[in-house]
Amino acid sequence: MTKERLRELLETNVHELFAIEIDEASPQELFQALANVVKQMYSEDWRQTRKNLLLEDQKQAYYFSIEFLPGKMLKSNLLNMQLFEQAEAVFEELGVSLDDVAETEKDMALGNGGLGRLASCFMDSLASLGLPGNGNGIRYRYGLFKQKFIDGHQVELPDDWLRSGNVWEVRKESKAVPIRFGGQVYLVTGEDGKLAPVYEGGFTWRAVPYDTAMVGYQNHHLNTLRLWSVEVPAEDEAHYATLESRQALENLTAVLYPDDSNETGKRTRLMQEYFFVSAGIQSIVRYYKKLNLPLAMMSERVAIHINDTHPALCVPELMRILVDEEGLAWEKAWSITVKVMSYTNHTIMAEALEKWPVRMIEEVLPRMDQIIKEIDRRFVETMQGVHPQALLERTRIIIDDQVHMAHLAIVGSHSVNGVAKLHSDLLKSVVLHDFYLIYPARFNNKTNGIAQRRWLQLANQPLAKVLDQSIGTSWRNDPLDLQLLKNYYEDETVLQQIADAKMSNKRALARYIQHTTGVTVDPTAIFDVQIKRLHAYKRQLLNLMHILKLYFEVKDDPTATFHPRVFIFGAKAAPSYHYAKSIIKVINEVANLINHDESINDKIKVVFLENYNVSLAEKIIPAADVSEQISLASKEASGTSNMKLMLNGAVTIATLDGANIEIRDAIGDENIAIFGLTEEEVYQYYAQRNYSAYAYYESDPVLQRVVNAFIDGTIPNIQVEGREIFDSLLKYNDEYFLLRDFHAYCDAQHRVDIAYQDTHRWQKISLMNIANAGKFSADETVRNYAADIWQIDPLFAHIKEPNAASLTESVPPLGNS
Ligand code: 26V
Repeated sequence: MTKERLRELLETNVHELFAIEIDEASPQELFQALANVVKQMYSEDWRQTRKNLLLEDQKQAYYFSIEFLPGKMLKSNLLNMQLFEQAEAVFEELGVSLDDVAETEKDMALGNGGLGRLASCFMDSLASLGLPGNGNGIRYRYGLFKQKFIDGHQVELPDDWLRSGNVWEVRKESKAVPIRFGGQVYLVTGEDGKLAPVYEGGFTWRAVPYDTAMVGYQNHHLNTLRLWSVEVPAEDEAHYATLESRQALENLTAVLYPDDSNETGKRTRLMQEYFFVSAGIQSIVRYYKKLNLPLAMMSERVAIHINDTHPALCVPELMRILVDEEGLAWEKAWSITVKVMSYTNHTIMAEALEKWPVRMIEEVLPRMDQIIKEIDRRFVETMQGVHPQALLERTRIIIDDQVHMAHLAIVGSHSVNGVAKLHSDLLKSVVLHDFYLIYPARFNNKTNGIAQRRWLQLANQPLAKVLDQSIGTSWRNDPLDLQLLKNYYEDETVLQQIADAKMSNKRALARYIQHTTGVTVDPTAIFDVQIKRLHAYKRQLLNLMHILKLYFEVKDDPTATFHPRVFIFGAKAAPSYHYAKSIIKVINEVANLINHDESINDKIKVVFLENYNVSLAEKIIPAADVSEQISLASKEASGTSNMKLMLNGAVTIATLDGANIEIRDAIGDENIAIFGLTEEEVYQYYAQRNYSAYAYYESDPVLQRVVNAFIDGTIPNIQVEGREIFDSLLKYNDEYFLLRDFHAYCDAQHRVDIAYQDTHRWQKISLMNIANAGKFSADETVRNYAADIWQIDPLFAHIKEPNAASLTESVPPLGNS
């Protein structure tokens, strides 16, 4: 595709869509037009991929996730279709930048954080590896709330992302399926002597799929992300004549629950879970039946992945379809189900483990209720005598009238994995230890990874160019080739070029900060970044306590010698998470205090950027010098911003938690600042119950001054918030050991400061971080899922020669201009 041809296509689209000339088009209109061109160009490949999949009859994976967080898609699609440079050139002719055009796309923010973003990174890798793997989820009418700060407080606004349409999606009316809720179910013996369910009452809504192409990286392979939206069943329009009844229905897929915690007890959430699970499974079974294979062979063609417990109803729903609709015997259906299903756990926080009252499932999903009870009964029956009764009482699915969704997912899957080595080990030894005793072979680890294309090639073009010029372009296909950068460890020119790329990214972020917050920051200061959801266990408060310590240092001695620092935060708090919101308020007030204190002489700046999301992450990460990964050891399952920041040359300050440990192992102790309690030490405190936050406070004047600052008027304009924080630390004995880790943290910060002041040393550390980040590519992670769990191969992998593309009817007209 030449630049000229792309321009022609763009013009045609501008004419057709808006009836204006191309040079009259706004960036928003140019986005619409270009996205249309892109869509037209991949539609042939998309169709062909589906056709080949059916023809080749290969096994496919279906990733069920209640969240997907792709962010913007234009640039990623352009890159993957080899249109990026041409698009840049066309816009240059038109006097706009591709960035300005791309910026007008609304983020697709159908997720809360790590879990949803991981799902999207996996979608990108599945397609880029040519693997047959599709996503299945919910098309929320409103994405994750938009965050504003008013007087330092978080305020939530709706994210009306579909208002001006979504160019990427295709509504598939003909693939709609019915979803049944409520009523009663009786089992009656049919003529064939088998028990069959008879439904009474209840209601049936319609699930309509919207498909989005997941474009592979320069390989003509496109998978599908299928998101379901609720609609009134066509034959039932009359029943939904009133506004109220229509509203009740539309509510089902209206909002993403904004808590990255569990939503136990919320009926609509339970209905959402069943809605996308049932719709997805129905559509998979329908597809499978087209293959004309016996149901017993299903696991040779279908792998279903349960991403955290929200889609755990996949287990009883597939059982329902196999037993009730396809007439299979329970045992046969069960054997198929377990072979098809696999499950990933994403958190060890006990509060986050999902449970539903049996009463609610009975009422909302009566057939699921019966099937879950039968799965539970058979589990106990089969294991009786094999394992101690007490163990079975702890592992059974229904305990104290609650359905434990993790138990359901584990019992119904052949594979259970955690998302980093430490996390997977803790699942085996602590959190899911009882299940490990029963099913040791099911447990495995799959360390998370990130989409290196989005987080380096697209987000950090200055660095990407330096890499191309030094190590060549092979890293773009194979991130492990970033290792080649180690050859330049002593190369002053390359080290300087990397530093220059960082500086230009910092300048761009400084402009953004100025523009959005009015705060002026100096790009020669250290940009110290903590970006992630606001949770007590992630310890944003520890970061703030160190900031206060530095503030007092400069106040006491204006000649303090540390290098100037800009502390940058990005974080949303769940609207109902009162404590997290208090921390936001206090950070904002500390920012106000320090940024306006002239005696600080710009040595410290604190910036809390509003509305942290994928697009903002793409601006912050390339500009970061320091990456804050300071969760209490054992609490962060993996983390993925740690990987993104490392890939962009930031130096990590970290506890030995989640994937930080593997990052340390990859880059060596000398290239990361590790501090704090280890997981063993944390568990020791739990066992001995001998932690006293007060003892630390009492014996340490520095700590006292910092902690007192929350209540002694040092920080203006906080009232209850400061007291809450103070009490959490002292009255409630500091659940996440901030006081215990405070000095170790300050010490690590000091080491970072010293390292930064030695420019050459810093540049080398930064280089080593980039060079060793290839290991954390989602391509690698997905390859492992494909080989060990899903047993899927790339499309055409079984055919070595000739080139797979030549087997398709016509070579798709993409990419090769
Ligand atoms: C929920 C809750 C709710 C109660 C309070 C504590 C807490 C902690 C975490 C969660 C989130 C559960 C699901 C989740 O988003 N997990 C994240 O998954 C990422 C991808 O695997 C992983 O990198 C993060 O470490 C993990 O927190």
